[in-house]
Amino acid sequence: VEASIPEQLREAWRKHSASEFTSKEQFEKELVRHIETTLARSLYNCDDNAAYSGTALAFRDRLIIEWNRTQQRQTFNDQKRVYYLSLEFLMGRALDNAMLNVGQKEAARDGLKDLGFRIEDVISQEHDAALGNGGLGRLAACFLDSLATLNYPAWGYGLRYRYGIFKQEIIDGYQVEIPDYWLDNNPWEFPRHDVTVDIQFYGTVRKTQDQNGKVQHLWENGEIVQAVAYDVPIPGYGTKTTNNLRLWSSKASTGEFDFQKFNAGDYESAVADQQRAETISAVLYPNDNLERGKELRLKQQYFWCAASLFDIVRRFKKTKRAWSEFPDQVAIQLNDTHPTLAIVEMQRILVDIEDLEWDEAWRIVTKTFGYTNHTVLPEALEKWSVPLMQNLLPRHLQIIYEINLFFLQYVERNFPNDRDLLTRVSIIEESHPKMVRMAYLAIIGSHKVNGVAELHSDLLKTTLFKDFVEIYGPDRFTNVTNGVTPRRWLHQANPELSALIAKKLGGHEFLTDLTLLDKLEAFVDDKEFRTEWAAIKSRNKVRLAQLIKETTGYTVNPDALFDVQVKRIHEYKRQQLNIFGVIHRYLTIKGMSAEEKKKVVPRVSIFGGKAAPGYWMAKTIIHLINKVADVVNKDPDVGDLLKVIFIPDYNVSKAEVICPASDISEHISTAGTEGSGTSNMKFVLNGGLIIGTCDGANIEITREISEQNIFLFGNLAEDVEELRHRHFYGEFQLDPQLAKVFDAIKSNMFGDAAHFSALTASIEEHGDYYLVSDDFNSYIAAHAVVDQEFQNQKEWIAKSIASVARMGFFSTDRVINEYADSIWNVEPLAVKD
Ligand code: GL5
Repeated sequence: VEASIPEQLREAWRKHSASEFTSKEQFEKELVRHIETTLARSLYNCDDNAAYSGTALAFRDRLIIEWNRTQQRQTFNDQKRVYYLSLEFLMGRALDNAMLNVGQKEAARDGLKDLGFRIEDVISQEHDAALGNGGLGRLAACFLDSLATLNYPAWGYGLRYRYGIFKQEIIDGYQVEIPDYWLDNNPWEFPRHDVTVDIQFYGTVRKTQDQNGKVQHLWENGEIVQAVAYDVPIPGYGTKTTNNLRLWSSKASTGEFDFQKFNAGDYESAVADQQRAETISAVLYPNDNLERGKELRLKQQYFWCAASLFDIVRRFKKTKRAWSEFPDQVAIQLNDTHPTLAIVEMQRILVDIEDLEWDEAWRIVTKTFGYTNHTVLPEALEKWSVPLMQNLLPRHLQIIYEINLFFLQYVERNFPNDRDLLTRVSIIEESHPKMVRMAYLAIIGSHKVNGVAELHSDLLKTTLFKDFVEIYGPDRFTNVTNGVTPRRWLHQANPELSALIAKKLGGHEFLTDLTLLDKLEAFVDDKEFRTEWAAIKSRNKVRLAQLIKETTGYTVNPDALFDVQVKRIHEYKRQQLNIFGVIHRYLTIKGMSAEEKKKVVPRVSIFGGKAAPGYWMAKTIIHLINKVADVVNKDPDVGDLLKVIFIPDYNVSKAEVICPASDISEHISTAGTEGSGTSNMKFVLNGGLIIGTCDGANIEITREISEQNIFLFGNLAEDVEELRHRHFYGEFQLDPQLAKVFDAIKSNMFGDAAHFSALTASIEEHGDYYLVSDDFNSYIAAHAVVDQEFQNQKEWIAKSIASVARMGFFSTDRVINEYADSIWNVEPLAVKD
């Protein structure tokens, strides 16, 4: 390509090619230029918000220069790329991350100061990009950071929602949802009006034959919606690689259809079409670990899969390679079953459009795709009704039936006369209406299926996907334990701790090789180091206390033990267990003499998290937490010994303040229910200890940091089924301490008990599915140990340091390298200076 452009031309381009600022002076020049020209502001009317926009634009210029070079490098190099398909990318803020990743934060800090601004105030102007619900979306964001940092040629593909996850307000103790319109003033996206794809829905399939008598399927008469690409640059840390996150936005197609209506004077209906088309990418579904089967959601999924695949195929076709080479050039990872239609769409492209034979096409498809499962919760497993799919995607349904037919024939050959097996593994569930089981389709269409923590992957193999292990053998199934990016979750969120570690280890190399943290273990007994370590934790707690004051009005004592549970509100995550524990503590303190109270370790119980708007029980839990806070926080009998806080609108930028400030955090899901959890890793990485069940990645965290450094409690996954069975047959006795808590609630101590009766009844009367009562006693006991150990600060800090030292395994750099080696077979593309 390069050779085809005359040298003279190339020279002219090179001469004027954009360059990056590398000093404070140059940064200031760029900043002022953007403020004065791009934003049309001046010295006299530049507030923090304009300073933010100017700074963001200056950094955006830098990113885009490297972004362009990275894309060119990857195109010229023409090696295998990885495509990460995710309906959620929970990115949070971009500016601080960009500053740190390109290594110019100090230049920006000094430059902003010269011009009259505090960098912290500027950074906090940014609106979170909250295109995700929780762990699954944040994992995708951490993956992008690691992919770029490790120089992998990688793209993320997602949807450009106009509304991200809702903003949460707490009014009278209740969650209220406010739409999150985040796109005004977003400098981080580049609209690509030249990159569009027409996406078809509905219509009919006509069967014909070509000249050679080959059967063809023509999908006709549908409705067309246009996908427009918006690109978001993703800078790696300490590298020039800047990858691309491509988000699709929907709009009405500018085809004939519109013109017909326009010509017929049907303006209103043309506008209505426009709005209907835009609805597809309008809103992120706010359910975490729950699928509702809404048609618009299926439309979103197909829209995004079809646009992304068209783009990937277009890029591949430019290389003029044979189709058989597709899997050598392209790896596509499915983040959960949400993008499973991509498998069907790929088969459709190859068979219907590119005219490949079915078997050859299917070989290409299965070699290309990998599928990650994130949960075993039955309510989260996607199934789509056959009639719905028939109507929306008639050709795709045919292809699904065909895939199923070949698959079942294969099973029948290998397991003759096992009709039950065929029924169990069929992609089509024989219910009314019939349903398409997306997880099964994803397994059948992929060469690797992975879970996200060891226990989770084992459970997949022994329960949910057991039959498929029989059919395909164990090699198709693997584990890749999750991680977090240490750039955002240590360096950015906890700059003081990062600096202290760097001072001890002689540099920041641990940020790109987290296993280097193990060298900290040598300093566990270093008194001065321990003192500095503790002081940083204290300052981080003061910072959190300020956030609490600003968001709730409550004043908390930063010397108290900070006990944090922040994550989506869900019965399986058991915030109810936590708040019942808090009530138990409250009642205990109320019953104490003045002498006894002197021995109590003061505690602040901090909660945060959103409930899905339709998830009534989760909303009841939020309500209870807030009502308990109302009572406890103003009870003079208790004073500073106990405070209860619900931080509203928990999001990524608040997590960056919260994670560095915990003494302990809670990861207390019923054993066997949490896929992995990732905030557990963030808290330990920031020197907080954790209390948890033997669930998800808690188990591997324990293995790494040792049992001495974690407070484990509760029943094991292997015992859960038996306990539920017993409850079902009436063998249930409410834990006596929990009974006292329920009595207090029922006495209207926290307001009208009727508000909470569903919650207590789910335990007392309806089988206690999440084993709250079964685990209550050991939970309370574990907290007693926490209190006791917290009093020995020397030991506590030693545990904190030792734990951080052993967290090297939980970097997404390790995770991405595992995917690259064992699933994608892609290599990094080294960057020469
Ligand atoms: C989740 C699981 O529930 C988490 O345990 C897991 O850590 C995460 C990332 O693998 O995926 N699945 C899911 O739908 N959300 C999750 O957090 O939102």
